[in-house]
Amino acid sequence: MAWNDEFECMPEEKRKQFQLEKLRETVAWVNSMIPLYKKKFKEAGITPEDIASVEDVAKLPFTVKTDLRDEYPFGMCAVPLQEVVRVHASSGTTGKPVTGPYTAEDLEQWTECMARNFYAAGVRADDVVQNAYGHGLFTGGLGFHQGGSRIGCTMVPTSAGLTERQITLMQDFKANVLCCTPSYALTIAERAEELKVSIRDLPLRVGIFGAEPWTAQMRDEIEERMGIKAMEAYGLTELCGPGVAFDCEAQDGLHINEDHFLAEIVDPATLEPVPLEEKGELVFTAIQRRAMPMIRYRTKDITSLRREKCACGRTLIKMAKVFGRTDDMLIISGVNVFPSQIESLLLDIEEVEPQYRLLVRKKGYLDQLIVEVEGKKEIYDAGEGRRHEIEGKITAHIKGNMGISVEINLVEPKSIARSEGKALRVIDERPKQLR
Ligand code: DLL
Repeated sequence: MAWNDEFECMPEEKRKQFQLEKLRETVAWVNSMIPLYKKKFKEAGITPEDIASVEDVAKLPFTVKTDLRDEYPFGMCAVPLQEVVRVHASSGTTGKPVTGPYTAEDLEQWTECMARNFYAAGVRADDVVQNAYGHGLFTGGLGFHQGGSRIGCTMVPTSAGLTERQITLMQDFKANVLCCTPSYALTIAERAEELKVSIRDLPLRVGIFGAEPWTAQMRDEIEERMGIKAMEAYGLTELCGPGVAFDCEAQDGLHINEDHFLAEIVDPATLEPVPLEEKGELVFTAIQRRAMPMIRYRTKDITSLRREKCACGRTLIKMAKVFGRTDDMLIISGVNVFPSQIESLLLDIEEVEPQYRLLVRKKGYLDQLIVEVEGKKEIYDAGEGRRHEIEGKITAHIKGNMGISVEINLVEPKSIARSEGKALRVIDERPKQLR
């Protein structure tokens, strides 16, 4: 049924016992090996012996990205470097990158988590997998490579970029599975259309997409354009990379590998726990890692958790599709706005392409949101009158649903830069001190 029935379908009570044992081990381990945690535990007045239940995780202090940056590169590493067999890193658009060291055992566990992801997406040993995630310091390429290899698939490590070659190889090698970011999947779909290659008629059956926010509407769009099932992967460098949570055939929330990662949702303002099914910031404790275990890491990702009997038989808790990141939230005329809300409304409009950018500017004291979206070719070419009509339609749709006024700019098809990895969708032009 699952890749690892024992752990993926384990009864909740039994899993809790397992989690408690691993949590206690981890807390004792980081307390003895990492000075920052020792200091934080001391300040919070907590000792490893205070952890008597899984819920006691809430007594532990949080870890944030700046902790990792301050400890760059290996201050958060709990083993001597001789035991580290791999280091990944996140690109870190601002400041220093975050490093992710792994012991051989950590790599093994990561591979297991990724094999679960592939298997749940319906991928099996006889599949040919085109892996178009960037291979290198980014965790996507190698993480997917390991998971697919574990299942026994034929892995094709194309890495990201050289889109025409991706399409040729996809045809020549008869790939059944494509792994990349959702925005790159769209780029590939579009280039194939330009080259008059029908991806729908190729053997491609499944995509495993992740590493950036994307709405359910975007998923439907990719499924339709490529004629595939678009499945999902979620994860972050700080915890291993992809393999933290994954889609099953129900495509209705991502199962979290709870035997490895304890999930909580907190209110990002008060840091108080938020009940199941309510939105807040996702916090993880990695309870099986050796080189870089994480205690209550604040991901900045906004989502909710849900416990339910899933049709797939897995008992692993589910997280909803990521709604956005706390640091991507915009405040427009006093309303909190996440780019995903705009994306889903834009995709309701049939006259536009799923290619957009959000520009944030200051107009006097107010923040102004300008949405640039590509019109479909026939709409754009039909002239200014038609373009204004569609701009008006989108403005009204957004106002009607979110109550905010945004400026819509219908731009020429193919004028917005295409993504090969994580798409850059929000361009904040406000002076840094006014954001
Ligand atoms: O993006 C790991 C990954 C690679 C995940 C390949 C999935 C597939 P980072 O570069 O450290 O790691 O970025 C982590 O990306 O905190 C989220 O904000 C975002 N993210 C990752 N997966 C998803 C997803 C990799 N499925 C950050 N949906 C995370 C929405 C995602 N956001």
